[in-house]
Amino acid sequence: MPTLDLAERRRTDPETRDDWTVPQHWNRLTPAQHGVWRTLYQRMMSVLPGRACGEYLDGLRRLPLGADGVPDFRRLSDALSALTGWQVVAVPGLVPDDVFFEHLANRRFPAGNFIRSADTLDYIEEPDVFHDVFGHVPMLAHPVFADYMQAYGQGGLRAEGFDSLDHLARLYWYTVEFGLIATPEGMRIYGSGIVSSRAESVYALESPSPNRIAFNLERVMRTKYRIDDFQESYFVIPSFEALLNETYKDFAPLYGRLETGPTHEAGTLIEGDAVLHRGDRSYRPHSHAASR
Ligand code: HBI
Ligand code: FE
Repeated sequence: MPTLDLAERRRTDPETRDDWTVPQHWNRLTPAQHGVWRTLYQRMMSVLPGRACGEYLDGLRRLPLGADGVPDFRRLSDALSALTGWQVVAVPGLVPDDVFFEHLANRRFPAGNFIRSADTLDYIEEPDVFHDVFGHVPMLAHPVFADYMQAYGQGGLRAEGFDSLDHLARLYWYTVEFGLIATPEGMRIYGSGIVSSRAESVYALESPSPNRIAFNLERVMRTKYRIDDFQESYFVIPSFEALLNETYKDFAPLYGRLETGPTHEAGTLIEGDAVLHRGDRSYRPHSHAASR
């Protein structure tokens, strides 16, 4: 008899509400689960200073993100909503795209209500509470990034009529999940998939292997990504304001262009790419020949 996997069991839990949220039941977390959070937290703090951008580190400092264990979402949401109006809600795991977008469009960040086990600290099949909360929530304390995430949710709801979700998902992947930013001090990480992974935090900035390419919206939307290994290319934004400005534009003409033309493999460089290096400081946004 096939056994339901863990995620499926959670989804069919009678406590799951229509919007896929569940009660966090913070008081039911075990000392071992809080211990896993603490271990992950300490491991990240040994690599993030000097690598994570100032906005991320500020968010981490200003929110009750728990050096001592899994945060209580109620306390966390109170602090976060006072800063930017965002809340953190618990969900059983990955939720359908439309549900995910609806939450973001309403300034609610859905966080997986489970944590990896102590013997698989570096591997998760689905985003758990450490990735979702430690990785994503600090940036939501930044007003511009907070608006970007909401705009992404709204864009997702609009894209459903367009058949363009794959393109939009690539934007999310290469910014929210795996984005780099050029700062006056040099290149820094802000993507949640990087800042919640000790090994990728080092690799993304220091490995000679991946491409680090100046952000260009159409280029990003044409680029496949890897979900099973470190990224082969990262895209570097000049500022969060510049990123938000790009996404406030009407994507309809862009989606039209994307119906034809090339799709790029994750690791390939193309003509027009501006390749950046770790020591590079802030750069001026410039436009690609291809996206005029
Ligand atoms: N659900 N809980 C959760 N977390 C995500 O990051 C998430 C999701 N559902 C869909 C989704 N991400 C992506 O496929 C969209 O960005 C396209
Ligand atoms: Fe994520």
